[in-house]
Amino acid sequence: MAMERTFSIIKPDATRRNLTGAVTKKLEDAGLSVVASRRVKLTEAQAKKFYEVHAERPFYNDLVSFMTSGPVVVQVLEGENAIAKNREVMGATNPADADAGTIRAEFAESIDANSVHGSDSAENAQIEIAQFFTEDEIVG
Ligand code: IDP
Ligand code: MG
Repeated sequence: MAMERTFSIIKPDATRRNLTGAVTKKLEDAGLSVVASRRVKLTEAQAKKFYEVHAERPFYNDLVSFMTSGPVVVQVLEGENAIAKNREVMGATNPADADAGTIRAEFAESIDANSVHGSDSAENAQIEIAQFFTEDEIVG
């Protein structure tokens, strides 16, 4: 297994309910280290760019509205096998399908307000990290 970095977002439904610490604890308990973190309110342009791959999906506009509806916390996570490990601790996209103990099973409100984003591949992790952080802002 390799040391990896992945990109995480604590979404507006979680920041609104003051769950930044609770979500971060789940990530840290899974063996992931937060090596960069910033609280921001995404602009519409930023959210649209970030979710560009979903531009043709029926939920795209709602997703962009949701992601700009309140503050988010963007993070870089580092650890062994970090990309898959983060996806595992996040749980399934729809919280109804998420395994017990995962972030989405415990905290998500719905399939759209599902508390966290996590990169789904090494290539996307690199692209997503670069959208929000410069190399000197990441301190491992
Ligand atoms: P992921 O976040 O588990 O990787 P994706 O399929 O990449 O899931 O979808 C990105 C985000 O779009 C989801 O986290 C969720 O917020 C939203 N989303 C996905 N599918 C639906 C849907 O069917 N209805 C509404 N929102 C959805
Ligand atoms: Mg995804």
